[in-house]
Amino acid sequence: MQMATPATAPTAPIQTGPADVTLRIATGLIELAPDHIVSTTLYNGQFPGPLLRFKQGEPVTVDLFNDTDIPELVHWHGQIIPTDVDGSAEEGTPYVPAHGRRRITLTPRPAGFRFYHTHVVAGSDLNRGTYTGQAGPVYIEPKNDPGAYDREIFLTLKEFEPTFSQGGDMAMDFLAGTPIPELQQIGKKGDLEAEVKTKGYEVGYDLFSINGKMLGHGEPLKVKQGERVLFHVLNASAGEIRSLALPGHRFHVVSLDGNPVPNPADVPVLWIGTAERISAIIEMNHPGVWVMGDLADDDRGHGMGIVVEYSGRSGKPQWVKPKPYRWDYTLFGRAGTTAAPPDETVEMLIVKHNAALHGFNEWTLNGQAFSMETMTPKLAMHEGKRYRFKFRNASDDVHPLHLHRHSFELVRVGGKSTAGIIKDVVMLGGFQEIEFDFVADNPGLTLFHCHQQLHMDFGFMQLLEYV
Ligand SMILES: [Cu+2]
Repeated sequence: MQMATPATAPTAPIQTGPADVTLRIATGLIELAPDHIVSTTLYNGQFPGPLLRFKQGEPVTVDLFNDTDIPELVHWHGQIIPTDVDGSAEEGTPYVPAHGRRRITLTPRPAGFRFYHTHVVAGSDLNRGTYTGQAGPVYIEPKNDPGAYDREIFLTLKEFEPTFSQGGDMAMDFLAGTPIPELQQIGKKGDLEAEVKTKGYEVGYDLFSINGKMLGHGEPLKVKQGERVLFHVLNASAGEIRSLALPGHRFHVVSLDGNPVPNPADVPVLWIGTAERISAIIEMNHPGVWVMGDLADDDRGHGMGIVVEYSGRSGKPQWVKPKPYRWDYTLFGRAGTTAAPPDETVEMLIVKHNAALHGFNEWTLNGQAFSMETMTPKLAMHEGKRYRFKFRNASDDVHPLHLHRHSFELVRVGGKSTAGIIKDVVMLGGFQEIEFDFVADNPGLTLFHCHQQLHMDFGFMQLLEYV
């Protein structure tokens, strides 16, 4: 490898003998429902990929086999690990060759709910990248588990059968905060000055699933009255924002992206951006047979839900539409405090250029789209410094912003200050601003991007470089 890889996290020597975990990337079939069998790329022939349970700080060896015709990358989302195993070509991680294998060793950290997924470019090919079934949950066991629940259930939310369409606006009124007129003006000005007046392609889906089954086709979740169930919910979508409600019940949110929140709080609905994770306890105190599902009738009608069945109850699963609920991250933050001051603030203006790239929208950060050819722009960072990123969204889209190999702390969301919420993906609302801080404490190239596959593939990326 030409890439010098500065490894700060303890890297164990590559072991010989059998690996702790084997992931085999191959095309396979998944039965979402008896009449909806989908062919896609999977890990170990299943969707979601196997739940991997690691122990914080204990090295694991993973064999990655690639039985497909294209080089692949397995990204360990949310982990603070070196570039040679992170799973990002932009950072220099070697590919798992087509019909080849690669053995890696990583030391899982931090504790909590993470996941793994492919990190290749899909571009206009809906059979690649996160449009496929390459995603699975990871749970890194903490040293001490508070365990105030009776059992835990992992839910992976995922759409299948993607198609391109033109137009089709995403719901965006679910996030707290109000659009900023100045950003709306910048967006409008860009639209007026653009040569292309049509809107770019968007991706829609035919089939929706939880844990690889359409609503009504998997085993119901069987619960008992009085039980406290900890749900670990992963949005493994390629770009959709998901919601989830269970009629008559509330979610007690304890962790966001696997990190305990300073202020666990009850909410009637979860809103989960692409690649976000939410861990929430539901106290089962409303007996019946219910649909736990997405608020969007069409998506739920095409499978985005799962049946929750109390013991001794039977009948048709009931859905009750919840009242509109605005998702506000700051609810879970430390009230009355502000984050530590940064050493440096970096401002980034996000602009959409409608249909500018062969019909696809192009995305720029401070006027530049990321180039995979030149791997630029690169942003210089100094180890040990605390950086504040201020993003200004001059588009109407919600962007799930993701930082590799580091966690960040939310500082300001929807016009409100907060502290203590540690994440690796956060939704930025249309024409809104967001600020988060992170400490440059894991040297090596670090990728920042929007987790919408369609956005990251068409410019919405940036590399951070330790200098
Ligand atoms: Cu985006």
